[in-house]
Amino acid sequence: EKNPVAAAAEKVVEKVQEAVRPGNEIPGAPGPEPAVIEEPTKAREPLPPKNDQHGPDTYSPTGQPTGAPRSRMAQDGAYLTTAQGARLYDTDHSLKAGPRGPVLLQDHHLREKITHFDHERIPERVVHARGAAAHGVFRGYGAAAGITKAAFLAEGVETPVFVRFSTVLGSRGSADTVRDTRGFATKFYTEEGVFDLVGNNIPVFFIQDAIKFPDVIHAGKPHPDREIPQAQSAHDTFWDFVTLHTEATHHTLWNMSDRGIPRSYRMMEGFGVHTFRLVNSKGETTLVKFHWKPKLGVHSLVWEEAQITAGVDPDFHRRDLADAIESGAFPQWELGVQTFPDTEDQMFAGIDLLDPTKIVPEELAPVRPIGLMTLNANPSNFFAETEQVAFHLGHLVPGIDVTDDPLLQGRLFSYLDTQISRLGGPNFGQLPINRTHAPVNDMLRDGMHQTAVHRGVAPYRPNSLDGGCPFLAGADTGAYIEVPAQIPATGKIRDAAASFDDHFTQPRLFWLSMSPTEREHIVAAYTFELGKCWDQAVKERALKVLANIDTELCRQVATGLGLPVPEASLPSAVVEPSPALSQLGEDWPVDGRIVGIVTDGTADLDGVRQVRRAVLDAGMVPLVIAPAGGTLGPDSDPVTVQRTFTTARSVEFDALLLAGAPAPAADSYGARDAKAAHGAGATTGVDPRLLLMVTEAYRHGKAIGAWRDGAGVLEAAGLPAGSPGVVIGQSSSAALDEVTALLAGHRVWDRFTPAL
Ligand code: HDE
Repeated sequence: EKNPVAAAAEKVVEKVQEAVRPGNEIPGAPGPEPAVIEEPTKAREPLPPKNDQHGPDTYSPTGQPTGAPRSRMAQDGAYLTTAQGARLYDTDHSLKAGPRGPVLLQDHHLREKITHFDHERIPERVVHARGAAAHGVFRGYGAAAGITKAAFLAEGVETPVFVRFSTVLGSRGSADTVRDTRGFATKFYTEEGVFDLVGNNIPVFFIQDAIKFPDVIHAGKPHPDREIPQAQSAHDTFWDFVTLHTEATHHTLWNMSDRGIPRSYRMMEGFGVHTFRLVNSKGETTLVKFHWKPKLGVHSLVWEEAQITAGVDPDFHRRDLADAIESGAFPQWELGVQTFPDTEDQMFAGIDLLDPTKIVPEELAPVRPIGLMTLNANPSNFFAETEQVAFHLGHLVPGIDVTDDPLLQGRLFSYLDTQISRLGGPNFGQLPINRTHAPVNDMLRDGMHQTAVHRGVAPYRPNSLDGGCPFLAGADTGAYIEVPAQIPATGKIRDAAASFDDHFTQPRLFWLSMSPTEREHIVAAYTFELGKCWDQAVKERALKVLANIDTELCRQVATGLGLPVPEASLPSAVVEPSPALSQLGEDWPVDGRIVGIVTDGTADLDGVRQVRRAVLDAGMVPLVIAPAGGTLGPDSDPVTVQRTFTTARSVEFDALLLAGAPAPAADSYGARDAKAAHGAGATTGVDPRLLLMVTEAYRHGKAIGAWRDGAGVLEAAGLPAGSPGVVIGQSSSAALDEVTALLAGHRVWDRFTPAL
């Protein structure tokens, strides 16, 4: 009998021999680069980076790669190596004293592999941890040329961008469709350096001074004892804070409106929130607020839909963005500015431009478009790009400057500070996604994760050893020069301007600008959130806050909570509503909308084929839904089933088309449970899962079309022809035409019967 140690050793020897046997190389694999060893006294360049250490691929506006081709393969070398480049013969077994013996400390490969893995995660962002991002291009219209010298805003200039959308409160793994503000952060890689516009989808903020940020976030995050609830504002600490600190009232109202539950990142507005100062080549200044206007319009989910989606598809927004870009439906936004004269008091129409809890209604200061952004490429590695990207309001280019908004000023400190801990040191600017596209010649040296091998001996100024280099730029050579704005002559003070004390005029303006349906959604949101609070005093205080916004809003929420209606403590402000704030009442492009086509394979398959094609031609996405997977129809001309009754849920679709009335398949998985749970539905002869899909889509205001047998489903679901937004066409194309027209309005608003 063989000694087991000797047998194991023999196996190792065999493996090594196998690996190194001549002719066992992977054909065409590149050999190692011959290393050039230079005199140690000479300054030496490091070896070129590994292929996957190059910067992220860049894309032209049409999505064509402009740099190296993007590899779909994780590996590009012939042999697996250690991080030090030593080739490996086995990565499946640790080095042991015999096949059943203890693992040896000597196994460097094991330790390197596990140690690296142990440190793969970095701290998530303290806020905005959950996000999704995309690459794109920004094209200046030149319309801002008179007010800013920023080169990337000049006519026709194209600038690569990287945009990260996010929720604020939830952890990295939380659901996308929660009720929350969304981040909308854009990095412009301009020729004059990086410009970051770090905005949100809501134009106001909870607080007026950065010193309150830890307070509002501690209140919004899960309770520290049990760490629940995740990614929610529907809990006591949030409502405790925002009702005591009433400058949060305006932002809270926006969160309770449909803006808190966007349909898609592609259908959100973005706002710079603060007022910025632009400066032109003559040194003249203009105050501006930045706006991103989505080409697809601003659209939201309905609350029940958002809640179901959080369970059915927690990655809903992330998937939606990536799928749209992958399919060539590139989302677009126009960048616009509201402009205001740079007066001494920095007020406009009685609104304090330095107060980030205030908007300037578009009716008073129209948003002028100054450029177009198109997102045309998905990141190739989530960690390297979406996770490691680091934005900062202080990343400015000549022509754009900040103002004294105290929230903005505090942010200028916070972002750099947080990134040092999140990205492990001060050199995160060298990470590929953060690298500027402008030449860098700084004197920053060393630090954690330094990847540059700086040469020379004089990283200081003045010097004579480098011939006095580098030189300083001036206004005529593109230096970034701060606008010499006046600082009011007062003493040091911990206080705010008196104009910051008005916390209710603008919430009332927002409320009165909403359509009746939007108001009802707001009432429902407050009733839900406060209904989830436990502390009676918090609920009562919240009602007092609402009373100061609007009596009717307060009355309706109080009724829902079963609490008495308090009196307002302040006189109601007289305000002029701003129709631009409402999301309803217009028609928008339907690009990228998802249309579910329900069929069982027996009903008018030709109609299904035609309508699928027509949906595609209209720039939308058709998904065929049938009782089971596979294909329908003859093998010569099959229709592929993309969703089954078990995998589909109504929330995935913007509209439904019904081609057939599939009967319950009693023996299929899911049908039995559904039948048991929907006893009534089961008697109609239509699969109960389909009935659920149709009634849910109806409840969520979605267009539903049917033709031929499909009409039977509507009848079984109790939705006769003539119900709002329910159409029965003579043919599949007739049904689609009507559904498309309804989709342009986003939802069938007539189904919501507001009491307000
Ligand atoms: Fe942020 N915010 N913030 N914020 N913020 C961060 O920076 C902070 C504020 C916004 O996709 C953090 O790198 C303070 C307003 C976005 O990577 C942190 C204050 C607006 C993102 C931070 C604010 C924003 C952040 C966390 C009050 C809209 C995500 C991780 C003074 C105009 C960016 C990080 C991304 C991220 C601090 C208020 C937008 C901690 C102190 C107002 C979109 O630095």
